[in-house]
Amino acid sequence: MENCGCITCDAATKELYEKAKNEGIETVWDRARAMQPQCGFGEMGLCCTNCGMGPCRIVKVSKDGPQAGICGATEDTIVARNFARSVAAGAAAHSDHGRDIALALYHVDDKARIKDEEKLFKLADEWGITVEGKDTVQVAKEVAEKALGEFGKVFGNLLFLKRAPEKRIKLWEETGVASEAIDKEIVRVLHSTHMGCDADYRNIIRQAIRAAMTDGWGGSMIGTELSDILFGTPMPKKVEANLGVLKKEYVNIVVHGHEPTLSEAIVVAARDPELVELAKKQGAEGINVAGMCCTGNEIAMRHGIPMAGNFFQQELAIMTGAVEAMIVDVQCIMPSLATITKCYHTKLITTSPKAKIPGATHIEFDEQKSFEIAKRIVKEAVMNFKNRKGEVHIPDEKSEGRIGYSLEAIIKTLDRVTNTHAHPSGTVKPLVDAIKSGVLRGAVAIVGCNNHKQPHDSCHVTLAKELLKRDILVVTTGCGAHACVKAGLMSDDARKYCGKGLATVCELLDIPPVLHMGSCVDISRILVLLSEVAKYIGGDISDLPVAAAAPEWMSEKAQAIGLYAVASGVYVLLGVAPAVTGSENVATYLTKDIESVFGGRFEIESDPVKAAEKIAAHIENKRKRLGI
Ligand code: SF4
Ligand code: WCC
Ligand code: FE2
Repeated sequence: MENCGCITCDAATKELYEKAKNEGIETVWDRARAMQPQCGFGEMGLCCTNCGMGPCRIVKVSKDGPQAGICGATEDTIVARNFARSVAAGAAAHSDHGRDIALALYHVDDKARIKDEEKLFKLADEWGITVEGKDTVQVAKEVAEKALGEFGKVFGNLLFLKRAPEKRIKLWEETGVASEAIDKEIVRVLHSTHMGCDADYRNIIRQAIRAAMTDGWGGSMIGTELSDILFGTPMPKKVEANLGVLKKEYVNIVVHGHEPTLSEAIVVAARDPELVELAKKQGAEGINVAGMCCTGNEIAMRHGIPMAGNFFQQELAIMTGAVEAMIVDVQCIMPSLATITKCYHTKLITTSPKAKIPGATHIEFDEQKSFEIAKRIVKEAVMNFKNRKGEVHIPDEKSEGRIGYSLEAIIKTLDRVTNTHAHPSGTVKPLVDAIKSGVLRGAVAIVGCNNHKQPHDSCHVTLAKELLKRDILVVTTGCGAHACVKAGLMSDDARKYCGKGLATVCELLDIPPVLHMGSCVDISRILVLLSEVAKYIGGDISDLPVAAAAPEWMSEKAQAIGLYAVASGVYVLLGVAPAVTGSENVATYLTKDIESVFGGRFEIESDPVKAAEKIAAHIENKRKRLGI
């Protein structure tokens, strides 16, 4: 890709970044610049602070410097330990999110609060919970209890591992990565990477994989499934995206973070006639809720709530001067928001006991009093409307797309074709047929964050376009999904970027070429889809002409995702190198040798055009091996 030197390919972001510069307000890009050069030891994963004798760092540039830590830990040990701890932290974040959703389901006392009863009973059946003679609330309680058991049960493997193809389950058992209870695996990483414990980098990575698996096949999957049960399984719908969704005359509330329990309640509260009336009394035309990051994905997928933007747009949203409140819960919330809100009237409201920010107003969310608290929060926003200072500056930029492609929605979409050919409905057959015939070459998941090491959104979008023209279907989640919808890739018009085969598939199925599958925890939907396709062809996930890419990743959660995807047999391309380059052994293991064990591996490539070439080559290779 030609590097134009821009910080972003998103027009709204460019506009507000200029505004920030003119007003002397510091953003993520300014702080990244001030941070240069970044610490080489940290960048390579060669700094250890795991005990009080440290910090220790290994000098790679000359043999005169230390070649081992004070305890004798080698570069392999130190790099592997740091990587494993990041993975464990990522898995912890996603899993704890899953736990909160399970607790929310556990406390449901009214059937009306369960939006997908069919899914609830299906899961009860999958988990061997008898439903005869029990009412919905009782079944929900038992399903929630079973889910909560996944975190701390004393014996047995993760229940959702059984969703994988048989060959994969066997491989996990043989290689010692079939995870047990979620909390146990995460604690084990912390224990085995403690000073003076595991020093064998391969074994450290094996334990990291066990922890990563508790994310994708554990906490994340629990989060997705139970959120669908509670709030409804997403179905296709239209949505508007980018900062242009904020409305000058309205009370604007931006919900940012991750857990749908909070955002769902805010969406309901913002429609409360009493509060809408109050907003009008304050001189506003009404209340406008928009979502950011994964919270944005969750409420957009289920309710069509506009998507305000992704990770690198959170500071900019406040700079519009039009946001009455930014309501946050957990993960990916920049502490800088507290500083920036001081220059505007925006109220930053934290809601989770796990994530308080000095300078913010804290109104603790409690699932059992959700509506009451949500109303209180919305009222804070409404009453703040009159405090707007100076000019409001909302960029015009917004685009429209179709989102809401849960696994159920995809199967339903495919049924349109199956039914016309008198085939059994409810299967992935049409998808497999399209891939087998070569009309579709394969599919790629583009996921993950924004990172100043890459131009904002530009890598997501360029990579997606490069894949579409090669007849490769793209599915996406997280901040990658925001990037794609903003760039118009979820509209029918995006068919113009597709090769002939993909364009025909999109037309036939009436789908956009880039499918929004949800938030980061919803990557679990992709795991189930891959498993279904692999089972259908009687093979394994590693046989499929598919790949994953995180071209702008930054979070520890992304490292956990990458590792469980690799262990599930997927080729994972990272646009930013993780901090493992300090050990040739660890880097080679993760990017090469691990493939012979799990059939998946990491690839590092920062250029999205070259990344697409590498992914396409991988896909063609898999096709050849399948004989298609
Ligand atoms: Fe140094 Fe070893 Fe302690 Fe790490 S564990 S800080 S390498 S002495
Ligand atoms: Ni998921 Fe990455 Fe966005 Fe946060 S919201 S920034 S982890 S992709
Ligand atoms: Fe996320």
